[in-house]
Amino acid sequence: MSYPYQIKSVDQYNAAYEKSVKDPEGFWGEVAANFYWRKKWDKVLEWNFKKPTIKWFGGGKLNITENCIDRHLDTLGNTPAIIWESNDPEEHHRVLTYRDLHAKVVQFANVLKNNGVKKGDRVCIYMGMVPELAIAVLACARIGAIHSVVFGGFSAQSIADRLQDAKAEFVVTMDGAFRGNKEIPLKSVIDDALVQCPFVKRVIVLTRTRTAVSMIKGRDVWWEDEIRIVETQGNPDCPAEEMDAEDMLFILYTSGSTGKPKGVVHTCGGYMVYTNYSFVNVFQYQPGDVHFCTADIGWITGHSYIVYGPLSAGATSLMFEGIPTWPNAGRFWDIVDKYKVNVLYTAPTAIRSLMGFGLDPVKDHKLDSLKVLGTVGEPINEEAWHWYDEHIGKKKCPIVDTWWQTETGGILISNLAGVTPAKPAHATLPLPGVQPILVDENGKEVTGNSVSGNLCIKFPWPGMLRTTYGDHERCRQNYFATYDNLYFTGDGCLRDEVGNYRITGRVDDVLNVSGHRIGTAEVENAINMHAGVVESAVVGYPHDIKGQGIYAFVIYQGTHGDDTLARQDITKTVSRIIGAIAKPDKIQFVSGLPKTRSGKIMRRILRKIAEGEIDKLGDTSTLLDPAVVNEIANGRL
Ligand code: 6R9
Repeated sequence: MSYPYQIKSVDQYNAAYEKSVKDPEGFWGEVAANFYWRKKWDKVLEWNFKKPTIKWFGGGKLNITENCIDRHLDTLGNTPAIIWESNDPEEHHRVLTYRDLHAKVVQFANVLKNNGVKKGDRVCIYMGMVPELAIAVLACARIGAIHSVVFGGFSAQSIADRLQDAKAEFVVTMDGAFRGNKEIPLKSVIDDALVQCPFVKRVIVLTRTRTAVSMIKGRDVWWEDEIRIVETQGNPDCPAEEMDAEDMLFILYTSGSTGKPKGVVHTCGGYMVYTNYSFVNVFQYQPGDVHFCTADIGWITGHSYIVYGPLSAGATSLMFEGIPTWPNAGRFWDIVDKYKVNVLYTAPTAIRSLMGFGLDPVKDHKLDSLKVLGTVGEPINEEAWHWYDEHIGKKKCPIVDTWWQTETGGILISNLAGVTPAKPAHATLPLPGVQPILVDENGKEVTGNSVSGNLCIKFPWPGMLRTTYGDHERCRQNYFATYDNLYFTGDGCLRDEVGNYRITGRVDDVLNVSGHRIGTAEVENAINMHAGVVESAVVGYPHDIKGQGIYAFVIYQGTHGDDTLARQDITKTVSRIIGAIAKPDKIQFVSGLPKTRSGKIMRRILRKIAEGEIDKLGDTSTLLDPAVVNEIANGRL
């Protein structure tokens, strides 16, 4: 494959950027011409940010799996598409060539069809990091079913909410997943979720941990049995469904500042073009490179840079089932040496946690295959950046600090590895085709350099979200109503003296805990469900490893003197309602919360207390009961 749209110098970057602004349709039309379309598009772009309506490559027909698999078969048939490293380093790894992947995806696509899945149906996938997860995702795309992958750390209640919102009648899961020294009982969590979801018709269960699970007659079937049925049917093919460029490809739920998580919708054509374009440019992909993205496919990073981006480029994507610290903190480095990984793409939280183990786990490793390092998910602090640069990249590997979101589909702001300059802790410059703008509170553009503001994007790019599933108004409200004619990211941002962007974190009530997005309102709702809780308020505070920790202020009735137990009860409730990732790090019992006269909780004050900046509480005179602030500050944990 060749990538004529790969930018190889600063001059080319500048020229591409200029073209993308002056003639966006020409620019993206040229990129999109490098894919396999059953029918070419009629119009590159139609858009309106007020409604919003965004249509890329309208009238174009394609199937993303023909671009991720079929078109590589002649040239890359024997090239590894997916290399899989098991949780247990002793268990043999697996390699799926593009030909193998084709066979497996086609087979499972036929399984889905045999089980009644049709184009447009929603399929919820709740699995651990095994190749079958990628296969299930691609099999859905093959037949035009809409996948909704739910991260294996979410609770039964979270799954039920997502199944109901998406009205998904099909689930693909496994008996259990291995993660470090733990076994996660996925099927049993699904069983709990399905008590609330009688509309689910079929659950396909892959065997992995071989733990006992309940299988309900007429509803639950084994993955392996279904494959055998397909084999006896003797039909080795499953032609790809022809999709409109704007047909839905998938839904992925993510947290916002209010209410329940929303289902971000991505569509076939634009998402394909954008994930591929950003993959090839940011990581400067070269044929033969082994790309190791350490994210879970349950998050957008895994969707875009384990599955769709690398595979559409014909790359070898490494999938890892386990965690960076098991059986020891050298696991990533073992994997890098074992498979001669060229690109390592991970999160600041992982880097910080590995830093904590010192250099011993790193020192017996060569790490000389590495060419490019990447980071994503949260702002990276300079200390972690330099450690990554020095001890992993040996000062020879450019680090790409990639800023983007579930909603953006792919990387929007990042240096291009070895092409445009890196700057520690700065995402640096927008990719050509991306037009960031900073605005002040009133939506007025902040121009010039050495400034800060709220980060918005003023022009569409192919990978952007199209709607939130089942509730278009919510999409408008959330992203397009804050500032007129702009997509609002929810992030605060600085622009340095030469125009580099540095994303400083969320300006809304969304926390970023270990790179995972969690809404404060969601956590409060979960805490409030606990019987003893009267009211609660949740804020973030700086945490050495997680980036942000969760600090909960709780008014509680009757701890009966045992605060520790009451805290454990609350934590358990949050795990049950959302999942372990949302457990508060600190729970402080208080007798009241700082409220304005109109009854609004003043989070600004709680945030300062949680951050330990008690002398910077600001004006508290508008509070209903200013005395409560002192009490809370004195009781700080
Ligand atoms: C891809 C992903 C999105 C939020 C985003 C921002 C934060 C992501 C970042 C970063 C600073 C980076 N974020 N990358 N902040 N520098 N390189 O993480 O998507 O889970 O939706 O989170 O993550 O706050 O708004 P998602």
